[in-house]
Amino acid sequence: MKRFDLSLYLVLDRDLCAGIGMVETARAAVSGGATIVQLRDKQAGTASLVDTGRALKAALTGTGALLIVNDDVEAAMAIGADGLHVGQNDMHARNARERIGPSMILGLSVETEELAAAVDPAIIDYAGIGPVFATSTKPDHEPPIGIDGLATLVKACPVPAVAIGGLKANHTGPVLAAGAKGLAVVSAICGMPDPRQAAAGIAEAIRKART
Ligand code: TZP
Ligand code: MG
Repeated sequence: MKRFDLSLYLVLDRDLCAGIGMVETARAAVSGGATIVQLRDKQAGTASLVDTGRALKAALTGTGALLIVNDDVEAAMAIGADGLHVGQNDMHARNARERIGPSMILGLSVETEELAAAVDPAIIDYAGIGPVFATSTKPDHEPPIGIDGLATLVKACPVPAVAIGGLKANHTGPVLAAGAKGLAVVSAICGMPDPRQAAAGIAEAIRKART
């Protein structure tokens, strides 16, 4: 049985992390309570992703946090990552699963109710549902679904979901009430003056919302 905790899922952004870098941002966020770190760098080639990913893996060793690589199956495997995340326009999920084998975690981005209902739980371990709100972090994002849309898509989706898109600590209650297992964030942590504290604030909001 694969075990993973979607509570506070940090998606890294090279530009937003430019100050201290992606590895130090991830280290700080995990010490503040991030449970998963996704290496997402659409500009980077495989070799560069592997370099960063290996450094991330070393930084996360012993913390309990998992490392997921976005979109590059070759990099994910070379790094020895815990998982791979693909979007609807990336490699097909079935193909990705064949490449990574049965034990690695596989996540899929889902933007509509139809796509949520089409998720195959034999292939996909979790869904990233969104964008909940409009965000400048991903300029080409699909139309925002809002909290009501999130609840609809979570209900339609046969695997655990993490919400993404414009999420900050104050959205924690509504996001969890909509049925998502956690929050995926970029700008709420990356580039913040104190990423550890930023993560801790969201982690604390999650604890409160669950009690
Ligand atoms: N996918 C959908 S929205 C998004 C991604 C990668 C970006 C979310 O960034 P932020 O800064 O948390 O709004
Ligand atoms: Mg988000």
